[in-house]
Amino acid sequence: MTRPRLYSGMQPSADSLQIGNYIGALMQWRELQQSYDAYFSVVDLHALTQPNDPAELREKTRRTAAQYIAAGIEPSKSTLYVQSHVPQHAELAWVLSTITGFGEAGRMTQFKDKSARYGTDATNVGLFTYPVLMAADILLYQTDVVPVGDDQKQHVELTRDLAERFNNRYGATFAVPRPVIQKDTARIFDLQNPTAKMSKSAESDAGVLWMLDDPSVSAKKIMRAVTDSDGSVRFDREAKPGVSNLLVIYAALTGRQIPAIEDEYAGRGYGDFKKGLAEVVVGEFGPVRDRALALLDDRAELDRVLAANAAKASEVAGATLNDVYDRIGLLRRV
Ligand code: ATP
Ligand code: LTN
Repeated sequence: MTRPRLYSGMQPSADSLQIGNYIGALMQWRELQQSYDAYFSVVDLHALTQPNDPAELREKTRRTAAQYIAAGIEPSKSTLYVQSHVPQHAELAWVLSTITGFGEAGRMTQFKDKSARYGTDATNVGLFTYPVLMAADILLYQTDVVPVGDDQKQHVELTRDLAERFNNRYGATFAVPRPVIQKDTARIFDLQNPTAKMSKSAESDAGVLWMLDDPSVSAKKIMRAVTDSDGSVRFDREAKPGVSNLLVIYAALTGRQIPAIEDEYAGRGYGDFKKGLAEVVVGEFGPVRDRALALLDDRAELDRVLAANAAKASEVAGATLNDVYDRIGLLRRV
């Protein structure tokens, strides 16, 4: 029996992923790859919507791929590749842009937020068409499910609308994908500002736990994490966002329930709790970091793995794009 298909990706927007990416995305991807025919890309074309130094972008792309593998995405089981290695993404994005309404794209909240923040003159057209490229990523592979964070749900809804619109106009061409929204309990906040999401592009580094941080640095950041003056290790998102966030990280990495962790630390101070969490974090990410660095030590081999996976992805993407070109009436080159 063929397994249903799954697609997801992340932007190579930093040298290291942060543990929110790990807990909110990679841990779930790792699990889902067992039961789905999974495609995971490093979306370097999407990353071009932000200013980048060329050499750094190349490095971040390799590093992101290495961290997928180090976190347990198996390139022999899943198709793990770099978006720009498969030219059909940009090609289908162009076609889809011609069936996307200007107003429709303008209603995407991520674009609205960014253009409001930076002003329309400082906002490039790529940011505006970003969701169309994301739709192309998903639709090229006849994807059934797309695991994403809540912030990307609207983009997957747009993808569904575009797939249905195309299918209605030209006949059944695309599978209509369904978003699988990551659990709210997997949402990780900044250690210094525990009401803001932990993010690769955070302004300050002190509240971000990087997957590739030296273990002693991660431990220090945890010991300095913002808490409160109440003193009890108890989950209460409203009143105790800092402690609650640390509890969520603890529970996610150990697979334990939050009440059991609260019980273990009842009557003990935040210092003990943070020490316990630092051990958990170092225990989890020490080996992940070692694996990622080992993969990055042999770039030729990593590049070969990515090339082989891109070739596999290209076959599927090429078949979909040829079908699309035929249906919309582009003359085939003989
Ligand atoms: P950027 O700052 O470049 O936007 P980011 O770190 O916020 O990056 P994305 O690249 O937007 O992360 O997201 C990649 C994946 O990681 C998505 O599936 C997203 O839902 C998940 N993710 C990102 N940050 C967190 C977080 N703090 N908690 C849980 N999941 C997260
Ligand atoms: N926009 C997404 C990254 C992304 C993606 C995709 C996710 C690009 N293409 C296709 C799922 C499917 C983000 O910023 N997290």
